[in-house]
Order: sequence, then C-alpha cells, then structure tokens
Amino acid sequence: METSSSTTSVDLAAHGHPISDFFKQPSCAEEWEQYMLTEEQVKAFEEQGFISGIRVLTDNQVDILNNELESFQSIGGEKRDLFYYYESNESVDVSKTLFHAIGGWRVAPGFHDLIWSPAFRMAAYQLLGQSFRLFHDQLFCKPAKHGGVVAWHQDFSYWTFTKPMHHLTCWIALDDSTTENGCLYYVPESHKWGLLPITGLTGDMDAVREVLNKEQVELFDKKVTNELPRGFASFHHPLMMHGSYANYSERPRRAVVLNAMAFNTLGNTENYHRLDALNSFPVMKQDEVLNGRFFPLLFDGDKEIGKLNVPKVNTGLLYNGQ
Ligand SMILES: O=C(O)CCC(=O)C(=O)O
Ligand SMILES: [Fe+2]
Repeated sequence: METSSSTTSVDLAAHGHPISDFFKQPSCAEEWEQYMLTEEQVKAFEEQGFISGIRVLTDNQVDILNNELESFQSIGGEKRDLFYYYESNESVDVSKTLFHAIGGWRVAPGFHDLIWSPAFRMAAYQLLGQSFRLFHDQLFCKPAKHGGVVAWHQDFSYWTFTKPMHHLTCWIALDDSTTENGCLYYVPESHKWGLLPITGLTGDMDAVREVLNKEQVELFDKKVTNELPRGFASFHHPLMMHGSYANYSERPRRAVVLNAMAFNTLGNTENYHRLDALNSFPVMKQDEVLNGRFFPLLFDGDKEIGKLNVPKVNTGLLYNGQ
C-alpha cells in the first residue's frame, strides 16, 4: 500500500478522504453498479434486520489490516491517545480476553482508508437510504483458546447520545469466523422490538433475557449464526439483537466494525446518563449536527451516483426515530 506520507499527520482524522491506494474508487456513477445490493437484499434487510455475505476486502487487504491491528497491541503515547476507547481486555471474566478499541481509523492508514471501502459505502447508502457519515469504527478481537464473549445487545442502546436513530453497523471478518471461534449471532426480526435497556456488553452473555417479554424470548431462541470468511461483512440495523460467544478454538477471531449514521445526525448529550463513557470522544453538542473532521461524510448520494437508480430501504419503516 502506498501512502502519501509527506502529507499525513499523526491524527489521520485530519484527512477527510482516502490517503492511499488501498481501494480503487469508482470515478463515475456506473462504476458504483458493481457494488450495488439487489432489491432482494434490501428487502431482506428490511424484514430481517440484517444481511450478510458481502465481500468488502481482498485477502491481501485483510493481511494489511491484521498487521496494523498487531501494531495496535503494543501502541503507546500520542497514537494510543487517538483512540476514543481502548481496552486490551474488556472481559468481565478476566480468564478470557476481549480486545475492544474505538477509533483505529485515526491511527493507521489501512484502517483510515477502510472507511472509504466502495463496497461498504454503496451498501451502507442503500441500507440507510441516504447520504451518511462515519460515526466511528470498532475492533473486537478474541484470541485463540480464551476469547471472551460479546453479550447480546442492541447497538443503539449505547448510542442514545445521538439522534434521531438513523444508524447502521457493518461487521467485517478479519479471520474466518465460525461458531468454533466465536462468530456473531443475530436474532432475525429483533430490530422490530423497539429500544431495550443496556444489560452489559462483556459479562453474562444472556443478561438481556431478563428484559425480554415472552414473545421476544421465543424469537430469541431462534437466533442464527453469522459465519463469514475473512474479508466478508454483514450489515445490521441499530436495534438488531446480536452477540457472540467465547472463543475456545485454536484460531483467533478478529473483526473490524464500521458504524455509520445519516449525514444530519445530531448530538443528544444534554441528559445523557453515561457521559463518562464519552470522555475521549469528540465533543458532541446538543441538537448540533455531528460534522467536522471526526465525522467525515463518506457518501454524498447526489455527488457520487447522480440519477443512477439504486434500490434503497424505506427509511420511514426502519428509522422512525426513538
Ligand atoms: O464482534 C463481536 O463479537 C461484536 C460486534 C458488535 O457488537 C457489533 O458489530 O455491533
Ligand atoms: Fe454491537
């Protein structure tokens, strides 16, 4: 990967555009077509709350990101401070390990340019139904043999310091991800449940059961696995119930997650009760659009694809605010 190092600064958020040749970018509307989700995929997302099996990275790109990820394990000083969140082991059960970090896109060129992945951007545009920004990225890594769980949760339960709810998550496998090494699971249609309270991210896997009603428990037991080869992604709705079990296998299970939000998402921090959790995040003011260099515009529909006919979700149905 060639980066233009003479023009890069320590905080890569200074660059609101790709800084390397990590991806070849479409240069006209027609070149976006190869990345377009079908009508059926868009419908499936509306009905189930997720879609899966979308290739976002080549093998070589996965290798580059895994090398950068390895360098994050021993990172210190100025670079370490760029992360909004960094926990080498977030597991409540300390005999297991879950590396969780937010903000890698500010630190290393591959992760920086990943947010401009054309496959991610086209799909996210279709599934959000409009132009969007980066909210943030995340790394979730479980080492071989003793990888910790990510308890069942809805992403938006952690994001109520923003509004309205018009967000999307893209989960990208950096290792082949299977039931053995702790792949993600989804509860199809749980995105229709409304917003549930936070019940913890890294402790008791099933803690959320306590806040579910009888019907929800029945659906909960119909969870599905989201096995994916490295380089492939799934996309899920901000109210989608998802989680992942421990990794006792001989292989690591690493993943990078891209969280996107509609271009006009606002801060909602005034009465937010977990402000401590936002200590290292950029300042987000009540009722002000989250824009500027920490929330780069990743896709401007009019500019990128003009009048090209693209299947998109029904935004009123999926994102009617919470
Ligand atoms: O990687 C995992 O196991 C959890 C990921 C997650 O919570 C997410 O993508 O929103
Ligand atoms: Fe999540």
